[in-house]
Amino acid sequence: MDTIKQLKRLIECSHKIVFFEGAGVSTESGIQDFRSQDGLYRMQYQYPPEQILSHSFFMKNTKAFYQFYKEKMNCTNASPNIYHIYLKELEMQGKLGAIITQNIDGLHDKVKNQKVLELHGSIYRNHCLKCGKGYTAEIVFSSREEIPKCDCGGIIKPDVVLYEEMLDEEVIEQAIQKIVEADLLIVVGTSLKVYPAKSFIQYYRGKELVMINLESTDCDSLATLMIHEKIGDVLKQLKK
Ligand code: CNA
Repeated sequence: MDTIKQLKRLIECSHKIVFFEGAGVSTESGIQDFRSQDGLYRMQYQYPPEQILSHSFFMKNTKAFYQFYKEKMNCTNASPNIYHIYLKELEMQGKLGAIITQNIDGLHDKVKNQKVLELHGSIYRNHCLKCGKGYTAEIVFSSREEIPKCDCGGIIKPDVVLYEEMLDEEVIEQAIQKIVEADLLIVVGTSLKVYPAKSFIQYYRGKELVMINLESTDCDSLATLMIHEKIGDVLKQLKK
């Protein structure tokens, strides 16, 4: 049986499917990932992107952080693609356990997916470090200030989890619980290089583990079904 037929059969037989996803599911919406050939990490900046996107860099070099963030991380104009829409269809069929995402682009919200757990936060939430007041992404990205500031004068920080920062405990617990309960885990569009997200896979108790990723990863051997293709192409074939 070919891989697409196998995937179709697995999805048909499952009722609590959990998708564990990374930046690769949004590249077909025009958002660059980190580690692909044309990903953000291959580009030349004054500082490496890993450093810019760290907590200490944000605190010490807020202006340079925002220069990069506004130029490279603004995906407010991006639209959901076939993947985000397909997951909404699965949700409506009652087959979706959860979407556990490392993405910060909010694309699932744009198709009103309800079961999303955002491990790394979202560009759509921002708050003042001094008084806690919330701000929209539009305000942050359109700010003419080099560093977006609150009415109270405090610095606004995006609610995205930067390197050196802790993930939200509650979200972690919910994500692990959903993986424990899943009858099918589909890992898609992630290089699985980032901890602790990567370690979540070990909580899965199901028999079949599907991985869909353009390039191979260090964890390919964990998959019982491995597909090295673009997620958009996989779903087009699946829906035929
Ligand atoms: P990554 O390390 O950049 O890996 C992405 C993976 O996706 C790569 O292995 C690619 O081969 C694969 N890939 C790219 N396009 C496709 C496609 N069309 N179909 C299938 N596979 C594809 O990104 P990870 O998510 O693993 O790393 C975690 C980081 C990236 C998190 O901290 C995110 O916040 C961060 N990030 C998020 C976004 C976003 O929100 N869209 C964008 C860029 C980075």
